[in-house]
Amino acid sequence: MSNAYIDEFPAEARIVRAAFYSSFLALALGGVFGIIQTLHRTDFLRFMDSVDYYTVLTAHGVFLVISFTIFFLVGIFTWAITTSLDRGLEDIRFSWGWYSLMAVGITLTGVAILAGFTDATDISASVLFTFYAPLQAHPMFYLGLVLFVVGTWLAGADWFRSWLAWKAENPDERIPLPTFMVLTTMLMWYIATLGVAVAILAFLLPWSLGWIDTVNPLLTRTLFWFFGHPVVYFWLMPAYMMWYVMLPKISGGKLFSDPLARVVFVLFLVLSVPTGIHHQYLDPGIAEGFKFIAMTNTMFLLLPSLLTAFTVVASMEHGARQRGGEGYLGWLKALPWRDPVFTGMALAGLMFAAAGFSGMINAGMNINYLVHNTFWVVGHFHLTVGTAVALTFMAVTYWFLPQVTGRALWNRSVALGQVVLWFIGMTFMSNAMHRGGLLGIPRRTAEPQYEGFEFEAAVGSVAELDAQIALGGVLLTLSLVLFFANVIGTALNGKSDSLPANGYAETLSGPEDAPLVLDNLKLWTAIAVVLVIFAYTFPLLSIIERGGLFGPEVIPFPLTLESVTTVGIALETAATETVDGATLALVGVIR
Ligand code: HAS
Ligand code: CU
Repeated sequence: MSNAYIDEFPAEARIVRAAFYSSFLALALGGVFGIIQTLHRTDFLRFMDSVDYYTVLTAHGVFLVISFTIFFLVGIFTWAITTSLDRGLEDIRFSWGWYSLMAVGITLTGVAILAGFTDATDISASVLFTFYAPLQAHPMFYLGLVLFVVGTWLAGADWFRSWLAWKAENPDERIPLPTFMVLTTMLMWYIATLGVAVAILAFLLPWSLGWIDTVNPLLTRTLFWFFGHPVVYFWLMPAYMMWYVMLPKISGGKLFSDPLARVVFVLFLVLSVPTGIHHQYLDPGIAEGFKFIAMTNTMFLLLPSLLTAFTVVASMEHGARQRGGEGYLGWLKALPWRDPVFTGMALAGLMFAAAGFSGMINAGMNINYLVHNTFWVVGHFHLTVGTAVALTFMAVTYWFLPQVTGRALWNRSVALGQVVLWFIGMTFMSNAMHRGGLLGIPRRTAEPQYEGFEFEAAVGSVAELDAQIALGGVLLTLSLVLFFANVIGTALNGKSDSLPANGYAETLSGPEDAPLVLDNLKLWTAIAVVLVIFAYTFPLLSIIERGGLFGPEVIPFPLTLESVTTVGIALETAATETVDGATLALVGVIR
């Protein structure tokens, strides 16, 4: 008798499955837009007109970083809560409620974006996934996002409810580690999404509906980044959860330290939000001192990832030694490299080590001047969300699919090839993007050139970088095709009665070694809120004082080919040395 997840929790397995399939649909769409845009930008194959570039870029960004990641993580969080508390969700209709809200929301947002391709309606939302003013979308885009985010809030409420019910029955027990990780992540998410909720509900949506004429772009932008930085940990923390609770076991060993894992998640809760201004180092209108505080907090925020690198690698080493591995580095050979779940996660981790370094460079106020608004940043986030997170999610899918469908995985060798191909493709693509960025190639442009300035002359060979990016993009697309072959092949497989058991890693040092205070969620939430108040009150007040709550007169920005160069400047103002009056007005520092 197998005890796969679907056998223990059939109703919950349906929710997890629905979340996964929604996430894969978004991945497929996002992937298609990805390859169109890579080949366009690198000038290899042009399927679209440059006029549509921002619509493609918005679709690529929103489908991948909002729908793919978040649908997937609500799936694994549901699994983590039910499995670690060993109880079903309290009311499955409520759970279908939040899932439906998320699905309806993202459909509205997606339709608003895709409508931009046709002139049949006047609906469009080519505002990129960083959808701050002066770019303006159709109200449907914002409304969809609101529903989607409210859906995630209710999902969190669902999981908290399970935990409270469990706690009433087990008053003296420590919070199981996976549940602890879900709850801390959600607390962080509640604080973070306040920023985007205010930005949309108070400003962007009324502005788009025509209820108010103007907004203060710097204000909405700051509120966006209040959410826009911590959202990256909303993607990362579920991936980390899998590195902590699954990777050690698959490596053949145990998790090195449960207490250290708790410390990591507490640090993320406390420090993720008061750092958002590190995306605005080049924004005129925010005083240097506030930027310095954000930088300091960001540097502290490296700590949970460095602790993770230590704990997870130590756990892998423990596993490898259990399997007979020896020597300083020789143990690496004893790891289960033929297992796609392991190899995918390990390669995701390796890439994240590199991503951490590019993140540290981004985070330095002075070095940021060199890389901001260049292709470097695009390289950075394809390593982080595009590999550390996406590759982990794809790798664990190979473990989850049999658990939630009751069917054996279609093909393990294809799965192994898929994760390796992703790693190779991303190595080509993001390395070239980082190098291109250092040479000054801008991001967010269909035609990566400034008028009157030829990169070829300055750089030597843009062609070589372009070739690597295009090659990387093609390999990534092939990798996605293999991924979907496995998802579909598995769904079509017959039911299996010999599924691996559900469960996760044991620990070398368990929760009993963790100080009780670590489980005091109220305390950590209170500290997180205080830090946010410290980091944001004065910058926000000064932005409002100088630019007005609803800002100066700003004309909504139409995205046309003619405005392409200006948009680059408008979005990232001071990336150029000359900040002219018009640009300043756009970021709202002129009254
Ligand atoms: Fe970032 C821009 C700073 C992490 C995503 N980031 C972005 C953007 C995105 C993004 C999407 O300070 C662009 C937004 C836009 O469109 O404008 N980022 C950081 C820092 C970190 C960081 C300091 N970013 C992430 C993560 C993301 C993400 C995670 C998504 C999931 N980022 C910035 C800054 C900018 C920025 C500035 C603005 C740039 C600009 O000018 O516009 C840190 O959290 C990184 C810490 C990571 C480490 C690495 C630890 C290593 C580990 C690996 C262990 C190895 C294993 C494998 C397990 C210190 C944990 C072992 C394998 C064996 C075989 C042994
Ligand atoms: Cu950030």
